[in-house]
Amino acid sequence: MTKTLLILNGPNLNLLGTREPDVYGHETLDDVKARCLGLATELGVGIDFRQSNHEGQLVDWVQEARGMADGIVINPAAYTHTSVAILDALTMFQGPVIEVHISNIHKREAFRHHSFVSGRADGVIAGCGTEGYLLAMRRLASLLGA
Ligand code: CA2
Repeated sequence: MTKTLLILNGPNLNLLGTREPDVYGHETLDDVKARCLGLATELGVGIDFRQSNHEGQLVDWVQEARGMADGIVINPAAYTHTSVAILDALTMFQGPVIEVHISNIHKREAFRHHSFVSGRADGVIAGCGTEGYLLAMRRLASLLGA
């Protein structure tokens, strides 16, 4: 059966491509979505690509994933460094989870070095730019045998 990947994006990522291109590049989130859709066709998986600025919405979507997704790619953005709620929701999801950061959070301010989500993630990709989303999808497809 076709595997479905849920790709979640946290706060302010809707503004990707409009500021700090030296850190985050020039692509918009719609550009990233288009590239993910292209790779999904190549891998033979389905994707559901979403963004929210609200922690509770992200928690609701992770909970929903238990019924509809086989794996999760998540860039929790600033919630990476603060959210036990997202960590707890991910812990209740049974499939593989890959955490993605466009920038290398370990090369940046000290407060970005700790990730709550990494305590649950099966893999973490940081500093590979928006290509990190594609690498994460390939890893999930491989883990899921897609
Ligand atoms: O490197 C990443 O992907 C981050 O998750 C991005 C978050 C930041 O808080 C994390 O520490 C690392 C920030 C997302 C802000 O998104 C924008 C990017 C460019 C322009 C506007 C917003």
